[in-house]
Amino acid sequence: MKSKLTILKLGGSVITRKDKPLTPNIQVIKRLAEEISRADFHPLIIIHGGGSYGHPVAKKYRIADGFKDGSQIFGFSETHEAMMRLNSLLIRNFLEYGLPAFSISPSSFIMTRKGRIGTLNEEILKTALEFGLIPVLYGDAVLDAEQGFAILSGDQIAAVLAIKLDAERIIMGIDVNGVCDSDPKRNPSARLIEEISLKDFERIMGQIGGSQSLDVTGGMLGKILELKAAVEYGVEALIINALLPDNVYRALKGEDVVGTRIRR
Ligand code: IP8
Repeated sequence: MKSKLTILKLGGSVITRKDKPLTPNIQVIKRLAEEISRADFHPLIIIHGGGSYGHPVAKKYRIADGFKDGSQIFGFSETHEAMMRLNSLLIRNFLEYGLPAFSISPSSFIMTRKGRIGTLNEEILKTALEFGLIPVLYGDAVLDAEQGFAILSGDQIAAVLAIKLDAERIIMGIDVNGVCDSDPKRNPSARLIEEISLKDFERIMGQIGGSQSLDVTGGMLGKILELKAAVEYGVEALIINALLPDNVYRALKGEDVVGTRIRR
């Protein structure tokens, strides 16, 4: 029987101001904390993206390219620290709303190989969930068995954990209404794709461009590509606009929300 585990990914463009380095979107963070608390959903894992914390620093030091020279080492630490700062801000707000949020650094239990998750100790997460904690993870700068280090996106973590922990669904809260037939930020007449099944995947991927923002991990296309394996496994993915009040609450409760549903 499937567990009822839900993995909620909060995009960096939702919880930070992507155009201003190291700037959180406090109002949105508080609203989301309240919605998640009100939904009272367990078991739940929350993963957040880098936004204007991780991405500009990772880009500055070319962390996603792996180790090239010693000048990047400081940047690797700095990228991780920027993410920890954003994570602790979230945790503080989650606690304020009564959520038993528990920070777990991906770099402390995951190593990648050429940027893809290699070793991952899921016991920590399983035990935390058994205690009723809500693990809060994030896209991180991680050590890599081939290339020294890498940037591991929250999207990759969400998809891999969904398979390893046999999750029922992944909810991705982003800053647009879902997957559209063209970039909704550039094209106001972009149409929302409400349902995607595995057989539509290739065609739809051809329509979606990379995101315009400073993402070192691939924007919307990267997101869909990461989700594919989890969907193949049987996890349902729902991509929604987390900037719209009550969307995350409704999604957690299993109520109807405008967005893109991806199913096998
Ligand atoms: O925003 C990337 O995570 P994402 C995190 O989920 C860093 O792609 C460190 C840039």
